[in-house]
Amino acid sequence: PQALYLADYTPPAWLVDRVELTFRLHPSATRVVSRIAFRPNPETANRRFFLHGEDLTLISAAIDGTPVTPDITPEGLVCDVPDSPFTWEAEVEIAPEGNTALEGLYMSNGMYCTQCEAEGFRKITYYPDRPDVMAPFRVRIESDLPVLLSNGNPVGQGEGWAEWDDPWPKPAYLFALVAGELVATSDTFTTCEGRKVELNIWVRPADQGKADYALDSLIRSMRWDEEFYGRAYDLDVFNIVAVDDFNMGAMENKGLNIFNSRYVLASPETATDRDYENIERIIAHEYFHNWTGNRITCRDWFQLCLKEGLTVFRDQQFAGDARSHAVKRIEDVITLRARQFREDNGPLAHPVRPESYTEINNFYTATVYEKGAELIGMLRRLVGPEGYDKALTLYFDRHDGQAATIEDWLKVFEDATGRDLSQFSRWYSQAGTPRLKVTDDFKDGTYTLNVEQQTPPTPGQPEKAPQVIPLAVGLLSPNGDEVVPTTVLEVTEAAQSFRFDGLGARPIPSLLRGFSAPVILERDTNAEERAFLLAHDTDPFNKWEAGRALARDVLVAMVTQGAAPAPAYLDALAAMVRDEALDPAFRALALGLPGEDQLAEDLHARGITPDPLAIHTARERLKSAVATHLCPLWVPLYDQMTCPGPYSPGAADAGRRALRLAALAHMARLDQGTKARAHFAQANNMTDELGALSILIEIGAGEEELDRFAKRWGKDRLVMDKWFALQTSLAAPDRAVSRTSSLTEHPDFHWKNPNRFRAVIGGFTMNAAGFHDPSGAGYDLVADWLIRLDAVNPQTAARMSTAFETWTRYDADRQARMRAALERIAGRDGLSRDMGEMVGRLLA
Ligand code: DPP
Ligand code: ZN
Repeated sequence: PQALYLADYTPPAWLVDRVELTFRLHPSATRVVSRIAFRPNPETANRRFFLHGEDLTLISAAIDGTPVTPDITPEGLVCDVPDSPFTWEAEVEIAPEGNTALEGLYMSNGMYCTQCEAEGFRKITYYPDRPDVMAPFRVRIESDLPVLLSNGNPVGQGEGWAEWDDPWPKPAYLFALVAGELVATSDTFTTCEGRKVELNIWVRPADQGKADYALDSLIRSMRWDEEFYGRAYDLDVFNIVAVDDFNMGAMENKGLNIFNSRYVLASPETATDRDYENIERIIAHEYFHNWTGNRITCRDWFQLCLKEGLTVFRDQQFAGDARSHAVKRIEDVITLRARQFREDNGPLAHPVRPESYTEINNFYTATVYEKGAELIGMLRRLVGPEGYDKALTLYFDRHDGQAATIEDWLKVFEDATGRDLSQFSRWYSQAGTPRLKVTDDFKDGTYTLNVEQQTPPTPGQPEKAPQVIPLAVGLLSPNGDEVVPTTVLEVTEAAQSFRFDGLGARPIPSLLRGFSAPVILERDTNAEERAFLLAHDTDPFNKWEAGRALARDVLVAMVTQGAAPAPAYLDALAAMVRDEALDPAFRALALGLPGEDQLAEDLHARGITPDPLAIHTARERLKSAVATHLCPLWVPLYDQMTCPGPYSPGAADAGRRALRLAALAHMARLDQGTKARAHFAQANNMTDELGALSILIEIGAGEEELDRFAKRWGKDRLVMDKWFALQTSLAAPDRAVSRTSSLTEHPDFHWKNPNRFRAVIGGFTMNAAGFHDPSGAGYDLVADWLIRLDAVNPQTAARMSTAFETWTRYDADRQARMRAALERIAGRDGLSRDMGEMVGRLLA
C-alpha cells in the first residue's frame, strides 16, 4: 500500500451534478442501482474517468444509455467516456451480511445501516469517493422492513419502499441508509428561521424509552447553535439511529446521524453520569457538524481537523455552557494529556494536519480532534471573542457549500481581524508538544518572566520553529490577593522576557491559566508555592493544576526514593476538601490522582525508566495515606453529599455523586469495603451501583457483587460492557492477564462487537501494571487478539494498536517484548492496510 501526500492534491477531473440511487435490500445480495450525472471540471485539463469501488460485483454499466465495459481494478474502475457531460448508470451487488468491517453497508442485529466516513461509500457503489465531489442525492430503498431511512427529506413511501431527497450537495462520506424494525422517540423543533423540524431518535423496540435524554440534548444543541453561532437547521426532519455494532462513537451523515448505541441509550438504572455527559456531548458534536463539516466540508482528508477540531471545540463550549466551564476544562485537559500528549510523545506523533497517510482511518486521532480543538481555542484567545465571532461569520458566508482547507480557515481569521497568522499556521504543520520553560526575577518592583520554548523532534520532523503561544498569566501577592489579573502574553520567540512593573513585593505567578495552550510547562518550583496556589489561585483550572502537580511530585518521590507521602500535600488536600465554597465536582476532581500511565510519562520525561508495578504500588499507598490522613472528613462528606429527589443527570447532582463516591472510595480503605457493599446493595442508579462496585474491586473485594451484577444485567449489552471493562481495567496487576484471558472465554464475549472488544481488550490495555506484566504475557494476549480482530475489522483493530505506542519509554526487557509482539503482528500474512501502517509506524 502506498502513502498519499497532501502536496500531491489535484482537483477532481469530473464533477457530479446529481446522484440517484436505488437499493434493493437483501442480506447476502443487495442490488444498488446508480444514476449519476457527471460533467467535466472546468478547472482541470485531466479527463481520466476513475471511480472508486471495493468489494463490488458489477452487474452492468452504461453511459448515456449505451452499455460499457469498464476496466475493473481492486481500487475501482476506469472507463472511456465522452469529453462532455454524461449520465453514468451502473448496477452492483453487495453482501451486507458478510460485512464485518462495519464500513459501507452492513447489518447489525437484523437492521441495515451504513458507515461511509471516510471511504466506505466505495463499498456501496462505484463513485468518486472523495470529499471535494459534492452532489445532491435522491435515494429509493426497497425492503419489507418497516422503517426505511436515508438523508434529506422524505418524498414518498409505500408498501415495501421509501424515497428520500437531500437537496444539499454533499460528499459521499455523508451518505447514510438505515432499514430495520425501529421505534422512534419524537418531538418537533421550530428553527429561528421558522422551519418546523421533525426530530426522531430511532432505537430497537427493546430499547424503547431510553432515548429521552438524547432527544433533550438534541433540542438544546439546536437552540445553542442558533444562539451562539447563528446556525439554523436546514431540512424538515432530523433522524438519529442507535446501532449496536459501530466502529466510531457516532456519525454526522446529513439529516440521518447514526450513533453507537452507547451514546444514545440511557436510563438512570443503566447509564452513569459519565454516560449522560457523553451522550449530551456527542449528540451536540454530530449536530454541530451540520454546519462545520457538512455545509462546509473538507477538501481532502488531510484537512480532517478543519471539521473535527472546530466541532470538538464547539461541543466543548456547549458542554461548558450546559454544565460548568471550570470542571469541563479540567476534564478536557485530563483527556488531552492522557491521549494526545501521549500520542505526541511517541512514534505515532503527527501534525494536526498530517502531510501523508496510508490509511486515513488511522488519523481519527486525539491529535486531529483534541489538539485540533485546542488550536481553535488558542485562535479565539489570540483574536478575542469578537474577532472570533466575526471570523466565524465570514467563514460561513464565504465557504458555505464548499470543500475547504486549513488555508481557507486561517484566511477568514486574517481577513476578519487583520492579524497575520503565518506563524500560527505552524501549529497545524509541526507535531510534538512544545515545552515552555519559565524562570522569574524580581528587582526594584519589577517582576520578569523569562520564557523559552522548545518542541522535541517527532518522526520526520527533527527541527521545529518557534510557535505563537498564548500564555495566560496572573500574579498573586504573598497574602493571596490577585495583583495582576489574567493577562495573555504572546510568546513568539524561542526565548523572550515579559516585565511587570510597580509591584510592592515579589509576586507568585499563576502560569498558563485555563490551560491557555497545549504545552508542557516546565518550571522549578516547590511544594509551598503549589500549596499556596491550590489555596489562593482565582483561576479554577490552575487551582486544580496546583493540586495535581503536588500529587505528581509526591508520587514521583514515592516511586523513586521510597519517600513517605508529603504532609504538605495531605494538609492542602484536606483544606480543599473542607472548603464548602468549592463545587463538589471540582473537589471530586481535585481528589483524583494522576493516572498510572501519566506518571510513567512524567518519570520518563525526567529521565527515569518507569516501572509500572512500582507506580501502581505507590499510587495505592498514596490513596491509603490520603484515606487515613483525612479520615475524619469522609463520613460527614458521604452523609452530606446525598441527592434529594429523583435522579437527575445534571451537573449539580452528578458532582455531588462524584464527591460522595470519592469519599466512599477512601472509606473503603479503612473499613474493608463495608460501607461500599451497603452502597452497592442500596444503589438505585448505575452511577452509584457501578461506582461502589469499582471501589470494591480496587480494594481486592467485590467478587460476590460482580456475580450479582451479572445476574441482574446479563441481558443488557451496554451494562455488561461495563461489567467486562471493570474487571479487566481494575484487576490487580498479578491477576489482570489471567482475568482477561478467562473473560475472553466467557460466552458473552462477542468479540466481533467493537464495544465488547474495547471493553475487554481495551479495558485491559488501560490496566497499566497488568498490561506491562514483566513476563510479557499482557503484550502477547493483546497482540493475539489484535491479529484476530484485524482479519474481520481492521479499523477497530488498528485503532487499538495504540496500546503499544509507549513502548520506547520502558526498560530494555519490556521494550524487547513489546517489539516482539509488534513484529509478530507485522509478520502476519494478509495484514490489513490499517494495521500494516500502524505497526510500521510503531516500529519505525
Ligand atoms: N463521526 C466522527 C465524528 O463525528 C467522524 N466524523 O467525529
Ligand atoms: Zn466529528
